[in-house]
Amino acid sequence: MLSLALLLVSVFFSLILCLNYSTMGNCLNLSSSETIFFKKNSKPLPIETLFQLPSPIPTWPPGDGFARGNIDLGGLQVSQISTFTKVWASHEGGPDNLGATFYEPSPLPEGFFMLGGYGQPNNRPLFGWVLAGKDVSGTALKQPTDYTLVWSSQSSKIKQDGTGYIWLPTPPDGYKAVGHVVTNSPEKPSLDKIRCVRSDLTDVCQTNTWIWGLDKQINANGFNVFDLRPANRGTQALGVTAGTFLAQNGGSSAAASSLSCLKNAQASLSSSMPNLSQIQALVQAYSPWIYFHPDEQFLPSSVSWFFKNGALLYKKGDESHPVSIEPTGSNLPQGGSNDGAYWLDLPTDETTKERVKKGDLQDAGVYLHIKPMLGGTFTDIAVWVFYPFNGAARAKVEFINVALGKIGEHVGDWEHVTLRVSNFNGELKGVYFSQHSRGTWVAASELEFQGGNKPVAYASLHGHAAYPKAGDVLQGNGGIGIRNDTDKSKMVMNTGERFLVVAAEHLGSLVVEPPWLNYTREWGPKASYDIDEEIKKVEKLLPGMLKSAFDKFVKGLPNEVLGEEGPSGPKMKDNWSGDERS
Ligand SMILES: *[C@@H]1O[C@H](CO)[C@@H](O)[C@H](O)[C@H]1NC(C)=O
Ligand SMILES: *[C@@H]1O[C@H](CO)[C@@H](O)[C@H](O)[C@H]1NC(C)=O
Ligand SMILES: *[C@@H]1O[C@H](CO)[C@@H](O)[C@H](O)[C@H]1NC(C)=O
Ligand SMILES: *[C@@H]1O[C@H](CO)[C@@H](O)[C@H](O)[C@H]1NC(C)=O
Ligand SMILES: *[C@@H]1O[C@H](CO)[C@@H](O)[C@H](O)[C@H]1NC(C)=O
Ligand SMILES: CC(=O)N[C@H]1CO[C@H](CO)[C@@H](O)[C@@H]1O
Repeated sequence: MLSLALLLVSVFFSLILCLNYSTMGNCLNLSSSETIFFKKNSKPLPIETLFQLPSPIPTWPPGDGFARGNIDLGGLQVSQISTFTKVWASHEGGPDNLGATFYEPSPLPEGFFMLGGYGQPNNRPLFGWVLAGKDVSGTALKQPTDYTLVWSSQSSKIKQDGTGYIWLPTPPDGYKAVGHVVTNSPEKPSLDKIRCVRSDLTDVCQTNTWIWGLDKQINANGFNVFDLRPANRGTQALGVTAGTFLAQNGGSSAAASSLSCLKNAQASLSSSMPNLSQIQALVQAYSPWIYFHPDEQFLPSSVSWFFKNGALLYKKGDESHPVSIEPTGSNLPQGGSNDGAYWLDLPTDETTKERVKKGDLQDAGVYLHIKPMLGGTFTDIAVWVFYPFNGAARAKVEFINVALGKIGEHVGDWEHVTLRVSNFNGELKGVYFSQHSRGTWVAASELEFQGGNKPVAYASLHGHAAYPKAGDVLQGNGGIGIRNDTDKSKMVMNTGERFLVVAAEHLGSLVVEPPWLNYTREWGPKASYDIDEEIKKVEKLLPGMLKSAFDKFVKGLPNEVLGEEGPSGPKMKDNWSGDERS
């Protein structure tokens, strides 16, 4: 309690706000944050740099339709253009209040037409693409009949380069507009500037991330620009992202339907997917490094190591006769729903149990699921990692770190990151970091790379949630949250060294799913501790005024953190056949 009092005092007398007085690592250093702010104004905008992957994209082994430059969506050939001519830029508003820049794709390959312009916030290096289209059926594309002005910057007092005008093409009957035209003069663009797409080659779109607005935050009643993605996404969904943006003036619902996404109307979504030799090459090029925290005690293992080292299968009603599991999981029940009839658990012998909980990094590998995404224009490579044990959660209450007793502990923890690769050229465009029931997409331009084009991922201490950066992340608000600490250590997994493709539905019988993948019940038992008891233990250590806030916070944690439910396998999680949740 003495050190606690010391902490309270230090907060009142120092400008350096510390979460843990003995390590300066958790301090908010006000003088250094001012320095960062000062430097920002003199630096060129991030978007003035063109991002490229650290190493050239390798030459892919021969295959069928993968990395051919163009994809035929069924009478409409599309090409992914990432070279641009700048049209107009704002210098304020939008993400980080740094403005946004708008471009036209240029140059276009012979016979291709613009379907819409590209826009990006200025707060990151230029890294994007839009699709351009070539009519190979004679009726796939048509010129618009007119344009309407959606918005112009003429009357805005924002810092900008010239004046910007954003136009919506008026499509002819039976056609849809896929993107906007941006100009820097008030005259309507020429009708030859852009093409509209035949309706049956389009799909319903929704807004995705915020590109720009007049304010620092999204103002729902103001003017905003978003990028677009198909409303229905998944391994079977046909919608294709065109890479275009939507400009919305005021309210949202009506305008959202003014632009469409594209649709892959071909018989098969797999024609532009990589074959097995190309998948191997993609893994060699982009396999992530996964770093574990220096204090991590619960490392990954292979699934067969877990089984061979004493994991047990329990059956409801027959709890006293658990059985050991074959290395491939061949004696696990297959299919069915997660009905609680079976579960896995650690070996019963205490010494073996403690050893198995720690995993075996040397033996651990990753399990890959290869899936077509966005109408077969991308390959998602989900990289799954198995941990025999997930350690207790740790929370921060105001400036105090607290271990949450047994809360959060569970047996059998499945985590993943997902690589998203363009099927036009095999370039890595982004990585999804799964943080339990949600996660975030990070553009390749924002990733940390190590050894060529291999992205770095950090597994948080005990909870193993995946993050793109080292540091402490706090989930929660009002000063109370779950800590997800990440850092580099000697414990690192080079996932390209030991991987197994466990599922690639588009390759049919070439990839045989291991029996453990088809085990749909839980990989660990339900929590065996009393949450109220654990909360009481922690509250004894907290000052009175924080007790009730802490109680409320813990009770609001998702089931997965509270450990009330056993954890499920990759096929049962969000999202095996769908898009990642973001
Ligand atoms: C705070 O930042 C200043 C300026 O960057 C630096 O000189 C100082 O060492 C920092 N203090 C701590 C405790 O990190
Ligand atoms: C991939 O496709 C190419 C060209 O069709 C073929 O030569 C190669 O054997 C294929 N690789 C695999 C593993 O199927
Ligand atoms: C998974 O198990 C179910 C139920 O036994 C079965 O119908 C299905 O074919 C299995 N899938 C695979 C990939 O083995
Ligand atoms: C503060 O940091 C030190 C050194 O890392 C550590 O030993 C101590 O447990 C930490 N205190 C709290 C309350 O987390
Ligand atoms: C998972 O993907 C499927 C198919 O796209 C979708 O229907 C479902 O809503 C998704 N689930 C979550 C939680 O995002
Ligand atoms: C912001 C974030 O990802 N927070 C995660 C921290 O860890 C808990 C439990 O491990 C997750 O539930 C949160 O999503």
